[in-house]
Order: sequence, then C-alpha cells, then structure tokens
Amino acid sequence: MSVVQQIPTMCLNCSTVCGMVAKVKDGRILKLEGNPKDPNSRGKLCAKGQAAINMVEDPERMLYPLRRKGPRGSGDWERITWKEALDTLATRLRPLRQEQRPEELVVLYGRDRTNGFLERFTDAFGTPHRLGHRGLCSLNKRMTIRAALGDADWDTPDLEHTRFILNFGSNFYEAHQGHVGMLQRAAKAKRDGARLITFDVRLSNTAAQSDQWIPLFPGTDGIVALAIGHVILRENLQDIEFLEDWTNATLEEWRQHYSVYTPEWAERESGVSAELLTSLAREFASQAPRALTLTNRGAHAHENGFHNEWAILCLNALVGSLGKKGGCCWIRGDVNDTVPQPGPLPPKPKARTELSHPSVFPYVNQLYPKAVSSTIFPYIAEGKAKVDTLLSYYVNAPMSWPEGPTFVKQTLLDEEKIPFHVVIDAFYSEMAEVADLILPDATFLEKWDLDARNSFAFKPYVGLRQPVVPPPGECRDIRETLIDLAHRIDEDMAEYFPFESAEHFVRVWAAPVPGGLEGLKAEGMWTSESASVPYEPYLTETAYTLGDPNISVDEDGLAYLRGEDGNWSVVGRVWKGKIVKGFSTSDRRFQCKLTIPERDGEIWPTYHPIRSHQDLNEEDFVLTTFKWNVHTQSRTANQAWLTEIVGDNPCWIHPRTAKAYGIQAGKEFRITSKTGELVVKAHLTEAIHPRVLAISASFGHWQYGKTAQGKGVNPNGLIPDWTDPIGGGQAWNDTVVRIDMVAEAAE
Ligand SMILES: Nc1nc2c(c(=O)[nH]1)N[C@H]1C(S)=C(S)[C@@H](COP(=O)(O)OP(=O)(O)OC[C@H]3O[C@@H](n4cnc5c(=O)[nH]c(N)nc54)[C@H](O)[C@@H]3O)O[C@H]1N2
Ligand SMILES: Nc1nc2c(c(=O)[nH]1)N[C@H]1C(S)=C(S)[C@@H](COP(=O)(O)OP(=O)(O)OC[C@H]3O[C@@H](n4cnc5c(=O)[nH]c(N)nc54)[C@H](O)[C@@H]3O)O[C@H]1N2
Ligand code: SF4
Ligand SMILES: [Mo]
Repeated sequence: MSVVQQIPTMCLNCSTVCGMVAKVKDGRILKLEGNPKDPNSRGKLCAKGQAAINMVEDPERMLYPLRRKGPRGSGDWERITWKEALDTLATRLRPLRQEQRPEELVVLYGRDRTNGFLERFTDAFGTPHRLGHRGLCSLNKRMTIRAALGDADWDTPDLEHTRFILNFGSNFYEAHQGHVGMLQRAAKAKRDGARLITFDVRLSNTAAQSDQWIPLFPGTDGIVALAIGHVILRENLQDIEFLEDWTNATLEEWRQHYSVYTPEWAERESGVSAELLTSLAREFASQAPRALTLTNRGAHAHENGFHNEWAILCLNALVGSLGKKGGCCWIRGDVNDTVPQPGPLPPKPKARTELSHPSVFPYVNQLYPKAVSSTIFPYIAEGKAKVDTLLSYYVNAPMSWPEGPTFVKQTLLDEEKIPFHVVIDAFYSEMAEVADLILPDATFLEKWDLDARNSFAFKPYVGLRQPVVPPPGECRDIRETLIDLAHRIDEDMAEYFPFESAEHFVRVWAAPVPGGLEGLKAEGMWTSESASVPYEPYLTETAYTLGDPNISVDEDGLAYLRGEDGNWSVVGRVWKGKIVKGFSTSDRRFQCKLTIPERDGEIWPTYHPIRSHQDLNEEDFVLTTFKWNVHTQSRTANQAWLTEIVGDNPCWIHPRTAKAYGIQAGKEFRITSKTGELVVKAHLTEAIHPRVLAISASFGHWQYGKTAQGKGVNPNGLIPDWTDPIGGGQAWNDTVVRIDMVAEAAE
C-alpha cells in the first residue's frame, strides 16, 4: 500500500516564498499546506500557494526544447534534443567570450529566486548585463531606504507590537512582498486594539480591513506625509532626542523645511481634509514609538515616488519609532547573508555600459546599479546597446512591461536588434512566443533552491525548495541547464560550475547550515535562534573605545579608526560616552537631507506634483493597475482554481463618472492614453476615487494556454514607459487616460 509522503519545500507562486509541505502519493501532489516551521509565514499559505498544483499539472506544459522554424513570433516550432539545444547556444555564446565582447549576452530575469546562481553564470561569462525587473517593481522604495537608513533596502515593520499603522498605498492584505507574514501579525495587533488607516485611490481589500479608508488623488502621498510632519513639528509632538542625536539635521532645520507643508496645501492637492490630517498626526505621535508607516507601490510607483517614500519614512524618524518595538524596523533578508554562495566564485565584470548603468540615472548607478528596467527595451531599440543574444528567465516582458504588448513586443520581434533570443520558461508565455530557442524549465515544485526573505519574526532563517515530484517530460531545473551550458562554453567557465547536479550544488551551499541539506530536507527550514536582531540596531556597541590612540572623533561625533595603511575610516558614532554602530550612512545618522549627483546642494523630501497631472481636463482620468490576492502578475493566469475565483478584470469606475458618460454596469467602453487604447468592461463602484479608473493586472494573455487566454484585458499598452528621475522606478500609477466613447454593449 502506498503511503502519503509529507515533503517540505517553499512556495514560489509569488515572491513571498512561504514555507510549504506537499502531501504526495504515488508521485502526485494531493495537497499543498503551510509549513508551521517557517518563522515568517508560520504555517499559512494563501490561495495561490494552494493552487500551485494546477501549475504542475498544467496539461499545456512545455516538455521538450523547441527551436523556431518559421519567422520569429510565428508559433512554428520543432522539437530538438537537449544536446542540440545546448550545443547551438554554446556555439553562439563562445565567440562572444573569445572575441572579448561578452557584454553582447544580455540576461533578463524576473522574480526567479535562484539567489545568486544566474549571477554566477553572468559573472563567469563576463557580462555586466544581468538585468532585472526591479525598476518596474520596487526600486524607488529600495533606493529611499538604502539612501536614508543605509542598513537595508527594505523595511520590516514590527506589526505584531504596533498600536497604530499609517498605510500609504500598500495592499498588504493581498499583495506586498511578504504579505502572509505581515497580515497575520497586523491582524493580531488589530485584535489587541491597534488602528490601521489606509490611504489608497481604491478600496483595496486592505483598505476594507482598515479602520479607515482615505481615498486621495494619485501621486499625492508625499504631500500628505509632509503635512502630517508639519503638524507634528508645529505642535511640538516630535521625539527631540532622536532628531538631535540620530538625524542629520537640527530640530530648527526640520521645522524650517516642514513649515511650508501646511495641511491646507495638502488638502488642495490630495483632497484629504486638513482636519483629518491634523488628527492623524496627533494620533500617530501619541502612539509613538509603537506607531509605524507602511508603504508600497501606491506611494512609490510614481514619477515622484522617491520623494514620497522618503517623506513617509521621515515620519518614523520624527516621532522616534525607527527601529523601536512596534515601530518601523528592518532586517536583512537575503539568504546569502545567512549562507554565502559556495566557491569558486567568478570575479565581477568591470564593464559599465549605458544598458547596465544608464547615465541619466547617476544616483541609481551609485546606490543600486543595474536596477533601472524601463530603459532596457528603448535602449536596445535605439541601438544604444549591441545585443547578440538575449536570454530571458522567469519574466514575461510583453505582458508585464510598460508598453509591453506594443513597443516591447515589437522590439523583441526585431531580429536586427536582438539577433538571438533564448527563453527558459515552463509555459508557452508571451516571452516564449518571441523566442528562437525555448528551454523547458522545471517548476518550483520540481526544483532546488535555498531561499528566505526579511522575517517578521526578526530571525534570520534558511528554507529549502526541493522537488516534491519529478519534472515531467524533459523539463530541467535551470541550475542544471546552466551547469551544462557553462561546461559546453569553455573550460574557464566550467571552473565555476564544479557541480554534478542542482542537488549537488544546493548540498554544498547548505553545508554551513546546522544539519546541512539532509536536515533541511526533513524540516524544510532552519531558523537561527542566536542571531535574532535587536531593536535599535544603530545603538549596537562597537569594539572600539574612546581613548584608543587609533580612534579619533570629529566635532560632529563621528568616530574614525586609523588603519594599518595610516588612513582613517568611519567606524561609528559617539553616543553617551560609547562608540556605537549608528546607521550605515556616510555620517552614521538617518538622512533627512541628501546630496545626490542630480542636484546641486542638499535636498530634503519635497513634494513634486506629477507633471502630467497639472492641467488635467474634466475628461482626463488617472489609471491605476493593481494586484489581486489570488493572482500574480502573469504566472497564475493558467491556474484554474484561481481563475475560478477571479477570472476577469473589468475597469473600476465611479458611478458618478459612469453616469456622466452614459456607461452602464457590465457594458464596454473605450479608454485611450498617449500610447494606446483599450476596450474594457465597466465595473461600477463607489469604492474608487472619482478621478481614477482601475484595472487589475494578470489578465489579457494572448498565449500561456487555454485557461489563461481570452480572460480580461492587458492594460500595459496604455501605460507609457515613464520613470522617476531620481529613484529610477517606473511611474505605473501616473498614466493619464481619457474615456473615448461608449462601445457596443458586451455580450
Ligand atoms: N497577490 C499577489 N501578491 C503579490 C504579487 C502579486 O503579483 N500578486 N506580487 C509581489 C510583488 S512583485 C510586488 S511588487 C508586491 C506589490 O504589492 P503592493 O504594492 O501592495 O500592490 P499593488 O497592487 O501593486 O499596489 C498597491 C495599491 O496601490 C494603490 N494605489 C495606486 N495609486 C495610488 C496612489 O497614488 N496613492 C496610494 N496611496 N495608493 C495608490 C492601488 O489601488 C493598490 O491597491 O506584491 C507582491 N505580492
Ligand atoms: N500593469 C501592471 N504591470 C505590472 C505591474 C502592475 O502592478 N501593473 N506590476 C509590475 C511588477 S511589481 C512586477 S514584479 C512585474 C512582474 O512581471 P513578471 O515577471 O512578468 O510576472 P510573473 O508573474 O513573475 O511571471 C513571469 C513569467 O515567468 C514565467 N514562469 C512561470 N513559472 C515559471 C517557472 O516555473 N519557470 C520559469 N522559467 N518561468 C516561469 C512565465 O512566463 C510567467 O509569465 O510586473 C510589473 N508589471
Ligand atoms: S503568498 Fe501565497 S503565492 Fe506567495 S509564496 Fe506565499 S503561499 Fe505562495
Ligand atoms: Mo513587483
């Protein structure tokens, strides 16, 4: 009699990477459940995680390597062997190295979570072009946190212990990176009496679970935050000690900068009443330090996103809740911080190109190189970068890039600009459609990884992703594909891939984890109990003492150590007679002022109105696109259990707006923008700002299998490629659209 095996692994139906246990019988997955040993998700899985069985069993999986027969994009393919496929690719790539032009290999990746393996490949190859989707996703926020705090590029709010949450455009009950860990802690805090206030242009499921939903005009989160700061300072509610000791300005300077941002000005811009903003400021300060802000793409996916994020982060500094219990905290979350990549590691390519370091984004190049995404396709199209081969992995640019179905798809079809395109995918995606060679990947339930993310338990941990069923057909784990490819390219590359299989690689990588790979195979997770991160990490004492002849302190309290070469380097700040670590910034304090290459002099968080919103007419609206709890951007649309829950994306429109245009519920209408037009179905709802139209992402596939096709619309043709000039993030939520006409009634 066959038994049911319980195999721990990690979900990857989105990038939250929850610990999971697969119940498997006779080589089939019966059920996917949460792994209670995951300190972050604590045994919970969302609907997407549970539905991942649909992904594994998708009858339209690509099972064999395919080579294009007809013109690119024609859909005419022939099956080839792995040997032919990898030999073709190696033969194409080898000369790029031999002829010293390795940068002509461009690797584009999405939310792949190979956590360093793809980088090993591009580094060993010698190309600086390992380019991702970060600029489409979270770059403005990460830039702000890195610039102002320095220690991390992401916040980990201490939701469990908080009393008050001011949420600016994070939909953490259904999206946000890490929401399964977040929302259960926020829900507990709410049960314990905490209040949650959500600013959103739409009544998201998070707004619906909040004590108050405050609709605001798009792109105005920054001035709302600045006005809340204004009230805090005007009414003397700030944490003076924190400001004076741990920010790089005096209270007087803070007061001066914030004096112009009156709640009345914020009301005129955002539509949120001055009275409400004043009372929120008082409540936020009165609950501090157990008060925090939350943000995500609602606040930062704008051309002023960097400043918005910064203004919001500064609220935590103002009331002294940075790094405090129940406040705005942070912890590094990369698995490589806990278990470093095994050697031998290739050197980092030194070349910098316009594609890897676009010169119009000097601050991004300084703080977060290779992260601007919106320049990739325009620069390739304009010939600013010479491409020989594009290798795409886990990314569906024609679906999910701005102008994806139009300009991006056309660029991908251009065989002069992109002579060869190889796609590693598990499904026949819109990216695979425009490939020359397709290599079938194993899905996450069939492959190996170590993974982790910033933990809301504030404990570093390591999780294992292991195959719970074998890959079907000839599908292969990408690690094995890349090991094999490296060995076929040349001996020098092979040197960095001394691994027999993906399992062998992960075994070597996991060796430093207590119990090693075998321990992880049994438990799925290892959590470090000793290294739990304390509150106030900036007060951590260093090993240096005042009076040491090799230590010198300047008039500003910065402590320097004289190295063996005689040079002095900053090691901390003097605080209450000790040398403490401080923040990882140039002067070891939180930065409310910054010097950036784009501007002369110092800048503070400032309100920059969205330029295209300045002279909107009556008939102009702002388009928002958003994520549902049961879908990921483009990978879940073929998972039938999920499309049964949400299988369409009509356009949210306020009934007053609809009435003015004669649009009825369920009927079609046309919207246009400067880059495209789209016919959508109307979803009439008061749960949206009257000046906003909202369409969810995840639909409108024209490939990706029968379940995905024919459902909803893809709004990305409407959304121009437009970027925050400082943060480098795509301004998704600024798009101006018009209601053009009322089309024929839908069926
Ligand atoms: N279910 C699900 N979860 C996911 C993902 C997924 O695809 N699906 N993807 C993961 C990834 S990669 C990401 S980046 C995160 C994104 O996570 P979030 O940023 O939390 O989600 P979004 O839906 O992109 O945007 C959040 C909200 O911003 C609102 N909004 C739009 N404009 C404004 C504005 O001007 N001001 C304010 N205050 N709000 C505004 C939208 O209505 C929306 O509700 O989610 C992660 N988790
Ligand atoms: N309009 C609009 N556009 C957006 C957003 C939005 O909110 N609105 N959000 C943006 C954000 S935040 C992000 S992060 C991006 C994400 O955009 P994408 O990176 O395109 O989205 P994913 O859902 O991660 O799916 C990527 C692709 O990975 C492939 N895939 C799925 N499973 C596997 C597998 O097992 N192996 C391999 N090799 N490939 C697989 C599939 O082709 C899938 O389409 O989209 C951005 N685009
Ligand atoms: S949030 Fe859901 S889809 Fe994302 S990793 Fe966790 S269970 Fe999987
Ligand atoms: Mo994202």
